[in-house]
Amino acid sequence: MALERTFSIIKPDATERNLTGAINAVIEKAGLRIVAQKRIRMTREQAETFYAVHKERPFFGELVDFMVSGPVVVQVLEGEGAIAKYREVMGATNPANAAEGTIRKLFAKSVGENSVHGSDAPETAAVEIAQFFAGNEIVG
Ligand code: RTP
Ligand code: MG
Repeated sequence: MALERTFSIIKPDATERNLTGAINAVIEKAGLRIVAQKRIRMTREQAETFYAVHKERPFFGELVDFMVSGPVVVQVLEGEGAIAKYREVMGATNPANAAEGTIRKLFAKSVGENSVHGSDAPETAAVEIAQFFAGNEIVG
């Protein structure tokens, strides 16, 4: 399996509860390396662009409001099969369906306030990383 990079967000419900370190510990224990990281306040425009794929969905407005409601930590994670591996480590979108030991099972509050984002494919990972990081901010 190839060395891959994926894009991660620690969402406002998690930063609000001071869970950045606890989530990073789960990420690192799973063998993923945090090769870029910064804490930002997302603008509404950034959040709308980031989740544009969901713009026709009924929860879109609520999702954008949530993503700009507090600080987030954006990250690039690197590892063997990092994209699929991080989706596994995150757990199901709805924490009620998430497996034991996953980030969402451990920390998520609800299907909306679910603590983390992770890219779902190589194409989206590349686009998402480029939205938030310059090449020289990623140190593998
Ligand atoms: P993400 O994109 O954030 O990594 O999450 P995901 O792939 O597991 O889920 P996705 O279907 O892409 O949904 C994106 C985010 O929208 C919010 N959501 N709310 N209220 C709802 O029914 C609902 N459904 C989705 C969640 O924050 C989800 O992570
Ligand atoms: Mg998604």
